[in-house]
Formats: sequence, structure tokens, C-alpha cells
Amino acid sequence: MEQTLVLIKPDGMEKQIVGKVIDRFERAGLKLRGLKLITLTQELLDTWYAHHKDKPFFPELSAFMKSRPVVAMVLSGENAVNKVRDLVGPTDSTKALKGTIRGDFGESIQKNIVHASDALERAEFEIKLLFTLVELFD
Ligand code: FUP
Repeated sequence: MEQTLVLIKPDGMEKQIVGKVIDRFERAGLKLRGLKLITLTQELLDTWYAHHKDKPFFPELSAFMKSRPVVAMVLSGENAVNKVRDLVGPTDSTKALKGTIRGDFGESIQKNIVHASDALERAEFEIKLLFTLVELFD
């Protein structure tokens, strides 16, 4: 079954909506295969956001992502990558429709509550980066 990776970012943690966010995914039929709290390091963020490293917003984005622990989870289901992206909404929360996670809880392009893998190969890369085999369940 297809798997994808979701982070509940520092703004989602601060707003204490972890349960609400996970509920959206479970209601859509996605299954939790891995779940933990982690603190992202600069080294990890350099790898994670390698494609954004030269962008002007990268220093602020890294500082934000390191500002408190985040929830990392692996979800599985049919068409999980796209299904999760649809539930999450577009990157800029101010453009996200009500009913999506970012549309309902996000504030901006940076404070957009969650990260979700944007492609199957990317999901595999992100899951390998954050989870060991014994932390993943069938
Ligand atoms: P997404 O795949 O929706 O997480 O979006 P991107 O990969 O385009 O962006 C990754 C993160 O960079 C976003 F979550 C927020 C941040 N970002 C900014 O802070 N400013 C920008 O102008 C673009 C992205």
C-alpha cells in the first residue's frame, strides 16, 4: 500500500491541534504506520529543504522548523500521497479552502500547520530519513 510522510509543524504543536489533524487523516481512511515527536536539526533541514537552501526564506524557515518538537507520522492507504495533499491544501494557508487542514488552521505560507510529501519517491526519501525499520508497522 502507498505510504506518505506528514509532519505537524511547530505552529500546529503550539495550537495543540495534533489530535484534530490526525483525525482528518483517519476519517479519510488513512492508517497510521509510524508516529513520534522529534526535534529537527539544522543538518536534517539542510537535507530536507535542499531545494530551498538558496531561497531568501530558508533561514527563517529553518529557525521556525527547529523552534519546538514536531510530530512525524507515516500514513498508508490507496493513493496516500495525493489523498493527504488534498486533505492538507495548498502551501499558502491564505489561499487554502475551508475544509482543508491549512484552510481551517493555517495562518500563512510558513505557518501552514503540516508538511506532506509531494510525490511517491519523495515520500520514500522522507520516511527513510526520519524513521528506522523498527519504528514502522504493517
Ligand atoms: P509544500 O510542498 O506545500 O510544503 O511547499 P514547498 O515545498 O513549496 O515549501 C516548503 C516550505 O517552505 C513551506 F511549507 C513553507 C516554506 N515557504 C516559505 O516559508 N516561503 C515561501 O515563499 C515558500 C515556501
